[in-house]
Amino acid sequence: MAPVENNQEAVPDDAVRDSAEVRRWDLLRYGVATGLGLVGLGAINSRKPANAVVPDAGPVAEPTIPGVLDLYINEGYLKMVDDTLVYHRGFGERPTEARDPRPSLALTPAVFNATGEVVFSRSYPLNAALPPAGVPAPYKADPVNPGQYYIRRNYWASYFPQRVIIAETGSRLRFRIYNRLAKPHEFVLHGAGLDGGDATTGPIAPGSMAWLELDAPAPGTYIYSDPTNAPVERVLGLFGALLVIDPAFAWDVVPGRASFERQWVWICHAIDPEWARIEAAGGTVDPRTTRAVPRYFTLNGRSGFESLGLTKDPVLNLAAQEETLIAGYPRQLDVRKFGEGAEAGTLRGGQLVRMINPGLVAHQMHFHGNHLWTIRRDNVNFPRHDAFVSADGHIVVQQWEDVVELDPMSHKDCVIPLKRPPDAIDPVWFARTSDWQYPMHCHAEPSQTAAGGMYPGGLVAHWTLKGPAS
Ligand SMILES: [Cu+2]
Repeated sequence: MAPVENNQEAVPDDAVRDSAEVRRWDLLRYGVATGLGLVGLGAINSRKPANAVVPDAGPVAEPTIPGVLDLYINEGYLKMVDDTLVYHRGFGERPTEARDPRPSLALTPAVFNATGEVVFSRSYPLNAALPPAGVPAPYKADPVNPGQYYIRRNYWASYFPQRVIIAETGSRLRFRIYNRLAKPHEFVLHGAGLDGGDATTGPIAPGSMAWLELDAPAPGTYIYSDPTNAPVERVLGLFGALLVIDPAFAWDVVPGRASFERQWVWICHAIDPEWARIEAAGGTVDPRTTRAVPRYFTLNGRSGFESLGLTKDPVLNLAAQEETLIAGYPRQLDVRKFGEGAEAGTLRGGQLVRMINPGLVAHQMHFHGNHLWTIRRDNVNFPRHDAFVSADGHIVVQQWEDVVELDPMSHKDCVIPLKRPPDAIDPVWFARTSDWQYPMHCHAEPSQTAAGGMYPGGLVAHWTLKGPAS
């Protein structure tokens, strides 16, 4: 793994201008650290990249600045699970035009680390071992529980889907947001500002750039979105998630509590092609008169057989396995004990699932096999005892959940135990020779479809209890 993206290959400015070899992508990712990094902020605006146009390469990214993450508000068309092209907007990592066959509408995961760098990496912690195909290998057999395993504590990295930004505790978040579209847009980190308020650029005029700087908020999960004409711009694709992680507790849900083997981020979304069509034609959707009718439902940007990693594209399948399809070796545990140590170097924890819903459908995430232990909602720790009902009618207490409710603009942290399912009787459990896979589907049934009917082409996944290790 090379978590720091090749800072050594920084390209001097003149070379950038002259070289047809260096594409805008390289500019954005590599053109930073030593060469361009010497430029002060004040000089940036004079460094117009107009001469750096590479034939057929489209618009060119601004020269990057160390420690600053650039986001480009772009538009383009994305292929849905039924091959329909639907107009989208998004916070991209490079400037692209609407007709680009591969528009940049989402960010490759990026990390603001505590030493002031921006590191593009699909995995975190940056120096941790990568789980093969996303699956942490066991530490060793559990001698007391045949067919089960001890797992490694504080060892495996996790893979993250597109749109995820990670900030280490103590880091300074510095963004430049470029609005490349014809209407005003805004970048808001919900709840990440002072005293739990929003951190926002304010409206960004068409063709303009805005800065946003803030200290990393408390460890937790934060949605970012464009709240303009809510929920329209968000539904069109202007959303993502920020995770704040204390590197000293990188395997704890909350510092000092609830250790996990690895974590998963599940970002749910719903797409309305009619809203997209109106906006693509230059109109503005009025969500009160043109009611939302979502027809595509995604989990980490994929639906149906693509979300399940069952395509003919091995690259796409692997990405789904690494980012979405929860898997692990069985371990004997009581997940409510929050990662008890079985012996030195081992852990009997589960895996953390951060479910995040920037969409507009209330999801009901249903796991077969094992129940999940829900511990937090919207960065509020659930108590272990003394349950109560919140003002919005939700039961607030740590609990086993068969179906995890996930409201729009809400997020929940749950632990999936990866243990022997309670209905697996001995003759079945000890006859195991292969992986056991269990469905995860949403009980808001329309979300299981695509294009108004194709079933199960929507928000689906599965999770795997690995078979006996060889
Ligand atoms: Cu079910």
